[in-house]
Amino acid sequence: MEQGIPLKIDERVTYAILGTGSVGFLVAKELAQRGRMFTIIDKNAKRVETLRDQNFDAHVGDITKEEVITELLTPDLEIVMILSSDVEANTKALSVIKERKPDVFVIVRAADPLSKDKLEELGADAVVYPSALIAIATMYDLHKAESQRSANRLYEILKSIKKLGILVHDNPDPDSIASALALRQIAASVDTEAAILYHGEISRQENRAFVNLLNIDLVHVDEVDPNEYDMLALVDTGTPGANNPLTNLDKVGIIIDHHGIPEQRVLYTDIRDVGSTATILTNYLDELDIDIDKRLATALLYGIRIDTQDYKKHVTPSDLAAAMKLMQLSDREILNQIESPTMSMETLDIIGEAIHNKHITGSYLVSCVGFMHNVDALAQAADYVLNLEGVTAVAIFGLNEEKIHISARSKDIRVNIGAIMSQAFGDIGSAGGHSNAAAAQIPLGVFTGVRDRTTLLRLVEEVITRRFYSEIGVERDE
Ligand SMILES: [Mn+2]
Repeated sequence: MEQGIPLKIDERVTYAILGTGSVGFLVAKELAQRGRMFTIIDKNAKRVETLRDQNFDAHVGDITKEEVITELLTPDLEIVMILSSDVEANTKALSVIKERKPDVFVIVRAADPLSKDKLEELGADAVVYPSALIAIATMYDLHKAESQRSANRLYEILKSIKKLGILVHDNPDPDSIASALALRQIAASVDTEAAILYHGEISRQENRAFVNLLNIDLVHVDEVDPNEYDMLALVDTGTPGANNPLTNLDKVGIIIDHHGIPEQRVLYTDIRDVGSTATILTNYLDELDIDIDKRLATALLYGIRIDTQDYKKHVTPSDLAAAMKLMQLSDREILNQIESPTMSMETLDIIGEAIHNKHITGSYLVSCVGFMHNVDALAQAADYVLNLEGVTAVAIFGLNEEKIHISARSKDIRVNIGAIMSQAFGDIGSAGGHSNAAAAQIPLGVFTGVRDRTTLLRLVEEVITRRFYSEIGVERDE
């Protein structure tokens, strides 16, 4: 041993840092702050002395020497961090440790991707190298800067207008409504008045419970004149006519969505690849330092949960970070109440009709539920029949006085149901959606001249079924 400080490792030590320098020193400081017990070995006696002065358990030793490693490998040792800037020394130390005690977890500092590969071959459990870490940190800061800049830009735009109309997608779901509520809150912070506009119906039980329990005021687009707004914002929808009643983007100055790529951009377009629009809005509120009250937090959290199917699908780290923040601010009692609504008789009837009238070809199910009022019950029926054994894609449809409504689902990854729906029905109505869930509405005007309801129903059933099957690529079984 060198320089009088004997290398005698405490038997209870479970962590060790080999080679300090600036990196090892920072790690040691972090570990100490977390109350971990660890030992440090470095060949530089002066450095060891400084470390000991700061109450670290440091020892002088050359980590390339077998006897030093032997002394280090006490039975309790679990994790070794080899952090010297000398990659050759690190490599030597790693191979001795892995030879003597393969189950010790070893983190090694490399110089570049090449030495990383070599260290991994020698059994390193984790390899770090400075350039990769700097790149990650830079991307993190870049992301943060982008997010800050877009929030600020949105803020400036809202400040420049007096009255904003926030349009959610047709038959709005919790994600779109919660996002609209958040955008209205941001508008309010600059004294801009905003109304949440919707088209279609809010008929799904949970969605109605969501709006009622959180006391969210929405206005049907038919009840307002779009000209009374200085600007329209689209949330959770971005393309005119696809799941919204717009025919163009003329009045639209803001699009915030998490689906796909925008076909057209407007003054402010923010489309991110995350699990929900509520996640994006939560980021804005965060960046702009705007208070999130209990109601808004509950709404946003529920929106994220529904769109990510309880954090199981399409979920990104941003969604989880937003959810974690909202969790502390939300109202659990209300969340429970939203989630356990009772099923209405009509929904039950429609599910019954969907099962009774089903046609199955291969694994594709089509069913007409006849005349109905509750459009959202269709979506519930589609969800329900998709669970039937052997069924991988479904289209459930029904009629009201003006339109044919179709709700479709797919759990077959080869069947992009959104694309199928727009190809099958886009030419005679509005259609679109995601790869696993989609909808279409076709005006009954297409069938003018048909007077009695029975004939109309038969005709509609024939046309919809044929178009759907032919687009999905099967001949209908008669
Ligand atoms: Mn959404």
